[in-house]
Amino acid sequence: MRCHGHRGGAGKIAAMSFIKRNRAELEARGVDPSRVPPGQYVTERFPVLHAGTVPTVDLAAWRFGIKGLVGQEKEWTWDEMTAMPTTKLHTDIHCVTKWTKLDTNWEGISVRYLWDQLDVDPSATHVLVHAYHGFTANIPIEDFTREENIFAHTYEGEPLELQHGYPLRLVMPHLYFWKSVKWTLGFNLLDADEPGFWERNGYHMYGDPFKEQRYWGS
Ligand SMILES: Nc1nc2c(c(=O)[nH]1)N[C@H]1C(S)=C(S)[C@@H](COP(=O)(O)O)O[C@H]1N2
Ligand SMILES: [Mo]
Repeated sequence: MRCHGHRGGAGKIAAMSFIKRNRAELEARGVDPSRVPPGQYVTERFPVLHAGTVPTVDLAAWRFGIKGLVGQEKEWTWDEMTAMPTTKLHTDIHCVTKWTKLDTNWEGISVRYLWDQLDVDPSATHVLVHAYHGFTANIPIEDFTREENIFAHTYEGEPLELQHGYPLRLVMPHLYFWKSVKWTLGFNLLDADEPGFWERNGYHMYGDPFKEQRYWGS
């Protein structure tokens, strides 16, 4: 990964920006560079990013709740949640702090599967996904209900690690990863957009990585 080399074309490569060098390395490995959004670099690591502390989770007391503009509010226990059918998701993820991780593998409950059990009021336009410590993220319904999105309990065949959102996190790969709420406890259906935690702190209301919608005003 590090290019301090002076062999072959390495001098030329070293003169490129870090991002360009990262792209050149990907192309050399046969990875389509168009998978990587502008301004992002690819890492093999799995960085951990969140505000505040990792919560203490008690699965016996854990509930996943759906509130707001639904005919009937729902609440599922951990046993009920994990009895639901699961879906796999193979995807690239893009963090607003500029790292991209390719080819991650997740498994969990499809957002669509949950959605189909709800009697959603036609006035609903957005969801606010919430988590331990009052963390939230706002998402338009048509983005939230995309077919690939899951509430994941498994990463690379193993239960989620605590710092990556155990026991359950959203994985919604088409927007920046801050929308993929860790330690999720459910969502509220709203008839208007309302900023979540990072959105109140300067992040873009929508967050499309391919349009570089990182912060306010971008
Ligand atoms: N509950 C919660 N979820 C969160 C965050 C957070 O602060 N709290 N940060 C987000 C951000 S900014 C990113 S990039 C991803 C990071 O996920 P990871 O730590 O598993 O890489 O989690 C997102 N989900
Ligand atoms: Mo992030």
